[in-house]
Amino acid sequence: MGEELKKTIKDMVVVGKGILAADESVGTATKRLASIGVESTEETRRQYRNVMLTAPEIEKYICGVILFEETLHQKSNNSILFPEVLRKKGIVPGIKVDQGLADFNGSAEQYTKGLEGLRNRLEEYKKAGTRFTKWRAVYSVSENTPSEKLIARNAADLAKYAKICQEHGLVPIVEPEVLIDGTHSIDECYKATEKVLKAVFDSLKKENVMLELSILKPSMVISGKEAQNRAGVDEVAGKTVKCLKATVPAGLPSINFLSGGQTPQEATAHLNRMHTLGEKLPWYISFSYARALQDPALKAWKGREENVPAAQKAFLKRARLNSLATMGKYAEEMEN
Ligand code: 5MM
Repeated sequence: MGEELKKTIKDMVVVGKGILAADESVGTATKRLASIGVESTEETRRQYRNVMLTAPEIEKYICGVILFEETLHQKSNNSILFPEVLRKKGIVPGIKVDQGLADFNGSAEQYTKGLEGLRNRLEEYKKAGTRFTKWRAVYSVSENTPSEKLIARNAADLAKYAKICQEHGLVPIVEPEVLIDGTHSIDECYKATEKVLKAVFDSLKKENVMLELSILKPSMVISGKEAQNRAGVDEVAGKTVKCLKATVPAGLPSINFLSGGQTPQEATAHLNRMHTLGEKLPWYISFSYARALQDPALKAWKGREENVPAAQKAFLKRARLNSLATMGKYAEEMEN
């Protein structure tokens, strides 16, 4: 089991590469497709995934893709199962295994469900060729949130999930997302993120999760989307790295950020700046973006076959710029 996990980490922690999150559940995929006026059906969702997953030379920038269950059993336009499309390109296929959000004790907060029946589902996902998993917990920032209770509950469940996945030879991606929605300041985001990450790593330790065989997918420390005087690139990069250094053990191999509603350019610039701060980073720092990699492609595609080359070009552009950002080699002029 250990060897299998080590090989997966080796294939997923590659300088200059990152992870594409293409694990939108049906509800989220439906919203994304609605934004370009396309009806969401099994077939349109397949066509949409096909744009990204068959983009020429995607493997130059992407080493892992998080899939949604439905996509595991769908085929590319060339009739090849998507996990196989990825495997052939040397990209590791992974799978979202949480089952979304549910009310938390009647409060305004939500916890993530999915532990029930997880072992059985993992057996199936492995048979379908996946080698890693992802579980996302969310926290909002306000005067009373995130609450201690939610922080403890999510930390415990993330650790149980990670442990079970490792027992099945699957590398767990642990995703605690402090949401960007709201008017909170960057310092309030820092406080919430620090508390959340501390609790997550305490729980992972308690469950004896092998940190060296796990990946963290956090949000950046950033001002709320509706905040006044939002922090700039230097402050976001500096405070994010400071917060991670204060909470994330050095034994973890890789931190792959989510984009969380940042614009594609912001997500790239922030990642790039973390690599040019001149600080020694004990882990590899990269991306695991969904929206920040896909949005320009979605807009270019508009659900039309004739737009596929333009959509793939837009997707590859973001993938390439983020790849450069993982090496601190991105510059704003490259956007033009
Ligand atoms: C693709 O979005 C994923 C969540 O989808 P559901 O809400 O439908 O379950 C999400 O887990 C995603 O992997 C990460 O949050 C990263 O996405 P962003 O858009 O924040 O980079």
